[in-house]
Amino acid sequence: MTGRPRSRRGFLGLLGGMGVAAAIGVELPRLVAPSQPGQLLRSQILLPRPFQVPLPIPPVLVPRTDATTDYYDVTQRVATQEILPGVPTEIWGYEGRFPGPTIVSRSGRRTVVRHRNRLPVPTVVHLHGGHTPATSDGYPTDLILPAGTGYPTSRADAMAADPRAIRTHETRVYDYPLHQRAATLWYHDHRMDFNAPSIWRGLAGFHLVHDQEEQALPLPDGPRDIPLMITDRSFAADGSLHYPSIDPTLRHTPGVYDGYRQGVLGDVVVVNGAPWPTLEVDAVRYRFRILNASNARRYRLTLNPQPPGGSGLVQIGSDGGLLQRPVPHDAIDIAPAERFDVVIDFGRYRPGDRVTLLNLLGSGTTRHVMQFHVARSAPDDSHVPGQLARIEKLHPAQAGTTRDFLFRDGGDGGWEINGEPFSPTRISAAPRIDEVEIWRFTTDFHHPIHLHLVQFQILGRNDAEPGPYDSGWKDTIDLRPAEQAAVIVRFADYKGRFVFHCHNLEHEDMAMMANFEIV
Ligand SMILES: [Cu+2]
Repeated sequence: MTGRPRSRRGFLGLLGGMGVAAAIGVELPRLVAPSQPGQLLRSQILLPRPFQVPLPIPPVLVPRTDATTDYYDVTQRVATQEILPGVPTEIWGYEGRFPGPTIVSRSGRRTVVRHRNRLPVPTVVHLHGGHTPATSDGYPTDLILPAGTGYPTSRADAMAADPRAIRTHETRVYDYPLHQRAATLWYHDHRMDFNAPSIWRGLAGFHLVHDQEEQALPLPDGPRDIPLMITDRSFAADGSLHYPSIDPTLRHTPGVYDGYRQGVLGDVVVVNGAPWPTLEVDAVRYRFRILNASNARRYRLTLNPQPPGGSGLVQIGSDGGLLQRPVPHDAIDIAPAERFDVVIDFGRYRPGDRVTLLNLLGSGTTRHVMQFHVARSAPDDSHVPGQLARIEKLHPAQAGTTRDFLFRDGGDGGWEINGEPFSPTRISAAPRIDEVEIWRFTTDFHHPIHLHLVQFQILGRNDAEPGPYDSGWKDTIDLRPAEQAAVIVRFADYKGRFVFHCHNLEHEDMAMMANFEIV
């Protein structure tokens, strides 16, 4: 990702050189936003001290297999889980767990997941980061309706009127070809208008893809390859998950109370379903697949103390899999839906050390994420090679089309893309199959922008080079207030209608989503 010619600046100059503030039509002072996009919702229950609970590792689902395919069955249901020690909390979970069980696939081997909806509302499953045909991508109106006839006609139902929607009753089979690189994917709910509260209640899990290129590397693996799903949550006095839904049944009226429309921030950091957990580690290298599955919260992760010499977080992968070369960081900014694959070498610490994963963007209870206890020295035959993977670099000259998208507050409680709230029937872009395009995004506020189906490369930000966290293939780009960025992307393999949207889940539910149709 080096040696990019300066002539690329021409591609980034936006809207004829107007400033961002003029482009988005708001006064500059309004653009001075805090680093946290949202409103803190305080828990009403006494919170535990951090670092009292061991880190849970979500179980890996076992498939039925044949020569070409792995088959899974997942039931979505209400369950009770002890998230805070000694406090039962009702969750909505895949297999009744939060996070859901991990699915592990091999690149190019078909994976078929049959989801059964035993929840009281419709659901949709999206494999985030998956290169998936439209019929299995989890379009927001392709509902799995719950059992029974009692599901009401509602405002949300009317809003979702979509002649192309494919609704099923109680079950749906999602078919994933997985012709894609090894990467850390995740699956989560994607129902139009009610995504944020459904994921808050627990509908999220990991789906890992492995391939030969990755497996040939001497990276930490097995029990030293650990997924970390970082979320923030709040708890009501009775131990239930606290969320400011206008309609807590999640059946009729979407949205949150006024003060929370910028995003809901919890005061408990929950990793793999446990509050501020602790993990006992050997003094060796570990690989952590870090996912920010929070609704709105951004984190700046760092180790405290840093190992001698610093750069304790060695990034080896991003949303779309391994980087070309490792990138060492003192701290990593991670926005909702982003993944950072990092190696931490606890051999740089001494046995007995306690190392905290801090969130420098947090304060009070959200300052801490989790803690590692370096228990003992141990043999370690892993290492991080200087060359990790081959990445085909896309060049602006390959792009036939450039499109501009403005993500901004639409007033009236909604969020907009290019002045429009989400409608299933409006197609905002129609890329031709297998063609390369440049998409330029401009924002008024923090918006982590996610494209379904594809992985892209970031060409630059604000007429300058990409940022320190922009390496490799990405499916989600963290844009800050009054920022502009350009990404380059190939719309390969599958025709059909897909969405792109802000992954601040409150913004997404309040219509910051649009369609592209590959033709
Ligand atoms: Cu947003």
